Amino acid sequence: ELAYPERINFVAEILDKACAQGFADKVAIRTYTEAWTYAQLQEKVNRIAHVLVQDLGMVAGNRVLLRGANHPMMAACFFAVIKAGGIAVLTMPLLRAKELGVIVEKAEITHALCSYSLHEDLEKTRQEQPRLQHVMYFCGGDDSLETRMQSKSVEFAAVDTAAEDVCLIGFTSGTTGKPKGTMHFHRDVLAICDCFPRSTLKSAVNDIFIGTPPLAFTFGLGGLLLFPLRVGATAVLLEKLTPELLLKAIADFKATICFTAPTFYRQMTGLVSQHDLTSLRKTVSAGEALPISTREAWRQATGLIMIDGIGATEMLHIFISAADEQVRPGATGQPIPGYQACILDEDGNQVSAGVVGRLAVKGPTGCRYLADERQTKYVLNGWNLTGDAYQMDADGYFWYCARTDDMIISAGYNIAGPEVEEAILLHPAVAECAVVGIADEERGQIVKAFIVARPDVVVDDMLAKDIQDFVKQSIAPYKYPRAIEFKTALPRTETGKLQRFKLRVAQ
Ligand code: 3SK
Repeated sequence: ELAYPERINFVAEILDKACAQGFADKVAIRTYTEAWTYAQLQEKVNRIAHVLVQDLGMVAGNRVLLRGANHPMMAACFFAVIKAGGIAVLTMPLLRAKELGVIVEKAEITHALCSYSLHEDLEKTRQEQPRLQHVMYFCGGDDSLETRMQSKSVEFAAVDTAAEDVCLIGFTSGTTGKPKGTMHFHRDVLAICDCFPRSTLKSAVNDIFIGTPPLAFTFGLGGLLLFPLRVGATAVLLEKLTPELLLKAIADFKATICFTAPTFYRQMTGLVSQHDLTSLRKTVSAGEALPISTREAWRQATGLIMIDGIGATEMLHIFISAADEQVRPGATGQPIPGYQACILDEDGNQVSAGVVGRLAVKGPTGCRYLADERQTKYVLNGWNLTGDAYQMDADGYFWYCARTDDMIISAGYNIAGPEVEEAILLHPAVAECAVVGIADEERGQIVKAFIVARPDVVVDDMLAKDIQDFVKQSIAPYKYPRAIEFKTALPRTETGKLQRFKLRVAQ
């Protein structure tokens, strides 16, 4: 049972407490060129908080857009905004001016701290959005945040906030095309740090966390920043990682815990033998369903049993998972301690074990959409409805079937797109694939696969036919992809999630 005081500022609870409790001289955040101790991080956070209040006129409750790649200054800005009583709105680095404008308007953002490398789009947004009045750049530019920070005091007392004050607005990544703002309290941030990392990851002070998800994606924010700092461990923050560079960085930093998405693990498996990964203890996969073939290839390449997890921006982090001997390959896992999950039918009634329905979850974090009429559709009697079709087995393990909008109904058969993808991915010529339903006069819908072939593979009708036959041999033949289109890349969000809706609308 998690219990937090009624008044709490999570930055004081995590960062100031770590400094007071003996971690001041320990390295909190590392890159290839920098190593900030907890005390240095705290000092920078305090100075930035003063800039926000004194130079940018920020007051408690103001919403502050944060924009930059995974970098210690992004982390410091995030903590500073919240320590000063503001609400942080982290945005994906690749968002363009128009997309930023939607967020600025929706979240009523008045302030921004932004990496100078991303200034062009922000300046365009600013011209369109007069409410965004106070902007300062870090890591470059004139009159930068770093220059302003120099003259500021290293002391800053955290603003006294309620545990149930909003401190963070996360925007969903847009797999369905319409990002939604989700609001989270100070206590929610503490709860995610005290659930998954303790029960499933079992992270500790000597851990070194590394990975790819952007801090603007709550998977990355938790896994690469909050979880390490909550236990006095070290966070490695790196930009522009490729599978090769991540493997190199794991060896260079002797990382013990890695967070990334299934596609990245899949791409890393073939390269593992060229790197020393002996430091690695735990690898966490989330953001998308983990195909069994990827789990198995990773185990064979590294000897590590992947920790799969399902999370959601609405819930802030992972709520179903399993580790070590609890893992059942193919199942995501069980609700992590603190959370409950069940499967609901179309009318909102719980269904029995083995029946596919909509996944619902309840726990210390939960869905609070920012000014969105969809709130009542997604939260029913305290249960948060995710957009995932799952089934629960008799032992309480949850098995992913599809995103609810990825179920294909063809000639009366219910076909889960990801199951077909998994079968296709086992074909040796296939690097990546996405399966969607497309309209068909005779069958209502048919299964169509978009496939990226491995390099040096000849892409032709023979290969398509070979893949179709291959799939028919491993899953029920009615599920095989009746249409196949080869592509050089698949549309993905910045967090690596497939945007199947883009493939659907292109038909
Ligand atoms: O969206 C997700 O899949 C996710 C996974 C883990 C943690 C957080 C999130 C948002």
